[in-house]
Amino acid sequence: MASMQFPEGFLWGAATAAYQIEGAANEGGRGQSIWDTFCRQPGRVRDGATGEVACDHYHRVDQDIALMRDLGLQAYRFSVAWPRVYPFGGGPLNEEGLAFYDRLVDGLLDAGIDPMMTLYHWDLPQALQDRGGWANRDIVEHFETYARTLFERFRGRVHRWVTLNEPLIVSQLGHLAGVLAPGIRSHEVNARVIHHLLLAHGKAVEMFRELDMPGEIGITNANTAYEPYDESSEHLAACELARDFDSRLFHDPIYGRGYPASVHKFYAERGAPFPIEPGDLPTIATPTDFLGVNNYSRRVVMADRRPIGFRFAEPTLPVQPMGYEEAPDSLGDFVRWVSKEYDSPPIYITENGRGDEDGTEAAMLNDQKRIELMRGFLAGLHDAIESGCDVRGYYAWSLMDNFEWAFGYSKRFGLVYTDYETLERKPKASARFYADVIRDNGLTGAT
Ligand code: BGP
Repeated sequence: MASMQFPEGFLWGAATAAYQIEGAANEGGRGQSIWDTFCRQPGRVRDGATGEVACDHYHRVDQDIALMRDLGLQAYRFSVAWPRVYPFGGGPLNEEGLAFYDRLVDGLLDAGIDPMMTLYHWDLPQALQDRGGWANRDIVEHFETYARTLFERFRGRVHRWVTLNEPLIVSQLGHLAGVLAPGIRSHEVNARVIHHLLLAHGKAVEMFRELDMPGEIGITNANTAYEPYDESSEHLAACELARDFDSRLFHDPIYGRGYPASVHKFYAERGAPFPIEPGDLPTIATPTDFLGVNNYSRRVVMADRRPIGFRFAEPTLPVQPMGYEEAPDSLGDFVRWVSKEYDSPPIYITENGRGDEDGTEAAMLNDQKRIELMRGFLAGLHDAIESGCDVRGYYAWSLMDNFEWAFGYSKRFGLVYTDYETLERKPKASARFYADVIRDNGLTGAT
């Protein structure tokens, strides 16, 4: 393989999320989140795991920043725990919670690492869930208050902001399949959740402009690269339908196209129309500065009469412990598709990586499969950039092994190994590989 240089100024980072790493769930004035509740419900999370301690990042923040510096990271994407800042969702502000993020952001800036702040990565204050959560339109106002607090506090220190992480997963897995918090299964609730997530995003972007905030704001969506089973018209149409229900659902409204007609019809037919009020769609379409792309794999799509009109073909590539295919081309393919579909928005890859099934420490540290897959992902991304896609940075998921939601601690996504007994961090082979990528601004010398 020839050397693959990324554009000058390309930003190399890693990503985490508050509930997955912070721990200190009952400290510093933090309120309860829907994940604390979900973890306490028997059978919800593998092995009854919780994020109560997680990686104990809350107490080890300085050490973790030093670790990032040692890896040569240029950027770090993290999320703020809403219940640390507003323990009851609305109501009194918890200064101690904000002070934790001051320490994190200032530490990153001192280390020359660019902070990217995600406002919402799934840990909704339980007090808001008790009032209907994302299904209740009042949440939008609470989110605005929360966003304003963070904008004003971190103005000029944080330059890259993400409103929401993967609203698709919040809705689909949290409110339809019910396998993530808050564990609801309802089309009616889900339609409301989808709309209020998008509206909260739009209101935050509007506010960012009103406050004349320096820096950039965008949203991070979850994406699968869809491929038709073959080029026949029925499978091609099924593939488009899959894209409607996944990617287009959270991209079309943001890029001013409203909801995909097929999805709109699906919910309306189930007596659960999107609760759109006058002015909502223009708010949702307030222009953003970048698109955050998360991608882990692909799916091959086939036509199917029931119930939506498509289904997924059996995997033909090796299957990862997470259950999806080892598909190195998926990242570049998705970036090409989304760039074409939405007129080449500036993109940051806000997550991409691989999860290992937990095993011996020695096996986890020698993570050759992760390296191999990352190499493939990055080669595909490089091709997409060469073909004109405007990709500005890449944040590997994840900086360190952490609480993988309903999988508990059974899956390890880190570049750095977390010993959950001692909480010691140990860089894996992939961390060294990635440090070289950063140093060389690309892939060099590999065969
Ligand atoms: C994303 C989440 C991350 C992380 C990651 C793991 O959906 O934003 O928080 O958990 O997934 O990968 P997977 O998509 O396999 O769950």
